[in-house]
Amino acid sequence: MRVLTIIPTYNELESLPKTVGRLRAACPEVDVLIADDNSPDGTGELADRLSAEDANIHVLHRKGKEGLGAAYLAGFAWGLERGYDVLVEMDADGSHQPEQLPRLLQASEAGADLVIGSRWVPGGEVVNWPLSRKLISRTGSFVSRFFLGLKLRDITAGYRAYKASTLRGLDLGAVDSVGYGFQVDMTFRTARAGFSITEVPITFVEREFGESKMSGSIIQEAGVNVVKWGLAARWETLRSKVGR
Ligand SMILES: Nc1nc2c(ncn2[C@@H]2O[C@H](COP(=O)(O)OP(=O)(O)O)[C@@H](O)[C@H]2O)c(=O)[nH]1
Ligand SMILES: [Mg+2]
Repeated sequence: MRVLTIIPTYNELESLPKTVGRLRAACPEVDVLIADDNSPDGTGELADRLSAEDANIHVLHRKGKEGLGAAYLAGFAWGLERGYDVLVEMDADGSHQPEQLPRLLQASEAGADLVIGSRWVPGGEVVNWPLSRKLISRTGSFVSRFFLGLKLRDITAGYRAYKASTLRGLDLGAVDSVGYGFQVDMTFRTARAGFSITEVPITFVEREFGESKMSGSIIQEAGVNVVKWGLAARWETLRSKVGR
C-alpha cells in the first residue's frame, strides 16, 4: 500500500518542520507532499529544504492563497497521477498527531473507502480548545448531519485517509468549496456515491505556534452551502419520486 500524506501550508514556518519530523519518525514508509500557497513567511522555501534532505518529501508550490480545499484538490491530483493507493489529509500545525496515523491507515486497510479521524466519537477528544471552537465544531457537525442526513459525528474533521479509488469515483472537478466547507462537501459526495466511511477516534491538539486561518467568512460559506446542498438533494429525491 503506497501512502501519500498531503500537508497544506500557509504561514506554518514554526510548525511544519516539527510535524514533518514527527510524521517521518512515526511512519517512515509514508510519503509527504507539502502544498504551500506561496506563504509570505517563507514556509515554501523551508519545504524545499526539507525536500532536498529527504527523497520521501515533495513540495507543490501554488501561486497564492486559494484556500485549503483548492490545495488539497491539487495534492490529490498530484498523488493520483503518481499511483498512490491512499491519500491522507493532515494539518501542518500539529493538531493532527502523526503518531495516530497508523490508526487511520489500519481502518483504510480494513476496507473503509474514507477514514475520518474523529474528535466526537467515544475515545476522541480535543486538547486546549476554547469552548467557542468546540461549539463551532459540534454545531458544524450537527447542522451537516441534520441537513445532509449523514450519520457521522465529526463531519468537518480534517484528518482523513481516502482510498485512491474513492477519489477516482468522485467528480472532483465539481468541488469548489474554499474553506472548511470542503471537508463537509467531500464527505457528502463520498456518502452519496455509496462509499463506506469509518470514524476512528483521535486526540486533536490545538496548535502551539502560528495562527489559525479559520474566519467568520469561512464558517459562513460552509453553513450556507450545507443548507443549499441539503435542500438541493431533497428536491432531487422529491422530483424523482413525482416523476416515477
Ligand atoms: N495551502 C493552503 N493551506 C492552508 C490554507 N488555509 C489553511 N491552510 C492550512 O490548513 C491547515 C489547517 O488550517 P488552520 O489554520 O490550522 O485551521 P484550524 O485548525 O481550523 O484553526 C494548516 O496546515 C494551514 O496552514 C490555504 O489557503 N492554503
Ligand atoms: Mg489548526
